[in-house]
Order: sequence, then structure tokens, then C-alpha cells
Amino acid sequence: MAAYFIVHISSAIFDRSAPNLDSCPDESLPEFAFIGRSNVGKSSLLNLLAGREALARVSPTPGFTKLINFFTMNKTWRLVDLPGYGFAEGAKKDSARFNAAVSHFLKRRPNLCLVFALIDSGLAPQELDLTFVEWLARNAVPFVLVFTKTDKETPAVVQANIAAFKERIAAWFVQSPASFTCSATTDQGRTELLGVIDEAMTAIQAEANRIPESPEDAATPQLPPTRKRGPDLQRPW
Ligand SMILES: Nc1nc2c(ncn2[C@@H]2O[C@H](COP(=O)(O)OP(=O)(O)O)[C@@H](O)[C@H]2O)c(=O)[nH]1
Ligand SMILES: [Mg+2]
Repeated sequence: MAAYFIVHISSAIFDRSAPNLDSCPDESLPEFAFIGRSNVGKSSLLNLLAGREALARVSPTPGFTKLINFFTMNKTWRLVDLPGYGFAEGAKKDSARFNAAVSHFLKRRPNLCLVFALIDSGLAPQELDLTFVEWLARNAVPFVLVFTKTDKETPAVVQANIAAFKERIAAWFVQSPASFTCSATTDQGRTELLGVIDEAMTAIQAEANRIPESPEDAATPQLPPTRKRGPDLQRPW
């Protein structure tokens, strides 16, 4: 039942663009955020998952998206398009400010369920991406890896790049993060990634509907669906 509502996106609405954490929408809806270097394909993947071609702006110019963009799906959860890290162009001051906003969002947003960390599958491991993944691990941000643009190289090259990336990050994790591949050109990965969101939403609903087992539990006020801080090692993501 839940799978139907999640996979079938009946409404996808732009909520707002926020320059910092204080300007973000209320924390009532679970959020799934896209992050990665400028031009890696964040906005394209968001559009692919939402099933809308032009919901988030896709740009051939790196560094185009400088704000945190919120999109509400089926009125029950949000996709969040985060500014790309590592773009060279644009004012230095702006760049630093937005990096701080992203860092605050990733570390403090209580209703952030999961981050999709996007990596270009056509490239050998890049220091900037490795540094960022290490930062996610150190800050216990729940994330999965998504290797993008699989249509651009042969499957052998894609697999070699993914294997090399995983090898470089292996030492930082007790359990390696889950990884997925996608292509906004061929729609590859859409079902799998919506499945991840579906599973997370189902778990949140189950937690919200949990019948209190003791009077102490019953006395605990019902909190809005928020993520548990810290990695859950029973789950790969
Ligand atoms: N071939 C190919 N191009 C892609 C794919 N995803 C994005 N692009 C292109 O890469 C560029 C940057 O995409 P965009 O979604 O704006 O990246 P963002 O900066 O991370 O949001 C655009 O020219 C897209 O058309 C993909 O899966 N395959
Ligand atoms: Mg973008």
C-alpha cells in the first residue's frame, strides 16, 4: 500500500529556496537530499525520481544552484536539491556562505532522513568527493552513494570507477554504505532509489504508529517523524 503512494508520485510541488537553515520549511515532513559536486547530476536525478522533467533546474553551467531547494512529493515527504560543492566560479564569499548552509543542514536538520551522495561514474575517484564522503562518515550523516551518468561510459569503465571509489572509502566504515547507479538519460536506477525512499517512509510510519508498550511510553508525546541521529549498523544506509 505504502509502496503505491511513494512510487506513484501524484504531486510534486516546489516549496521554496532557502539560503540558510533558518529559512528552511517546517520540519514536519521527512526529507531526502541530493548532494555532490556541481554538474554531477543532482537536479537531473531529482527530476527523474519526481517524474517531472523540469521541476529542478538542470544546468550545463557548474555552480548554478546556490540555494537549498525544497520540493514536496505527494504532500508527505520532500526532495531537497542542495548546492553543489567545489564549484570554482561565483563569488568566494557566496561560496563559503552556502557551504556553511549545507553543512548546517546536513548536521542539524532533524527531519533529514537520508542523503543521496552523488558521484560521477565516469570519473576515477576524485579527492573532493572522497573528502566529502569522509566528512559525512565523521558527522554520522545517513547516506547512500549514487553513481550518476552511467550512460556516458561503458559498463566496464563504470564498474571499475565504482570499485576504485569503494576501495578508497572502505577503511572509514564498519559497514560500507549502500550504493546505487543511475542515469537520467536512460531512467536507470529510478525504481531502486524510489524503493529506498519507500522503505525509509514505511519505517517512519511504523515508528509513528507504534502502540505504546508501557505507561511511560504512553506518556511520551508523539513527535513528528524525524530521523534517528547516528548510523544504524543494522541497515546499510
Ligand atoms: N549523459 C548524461 N548527462 C546527464 C545525466 N544527468 C545529468 N546530466 C547532464 O549533466 C549536466 C548537469 O546536470 P545537473 O542535473 O544540472 O547537475 P547538478 O549541477 O548536479 O544539479 C546537465 O547538462 C545534464 O543534462 C545523465 O544521467 N546522463
Ligand atoms: Mg543542480
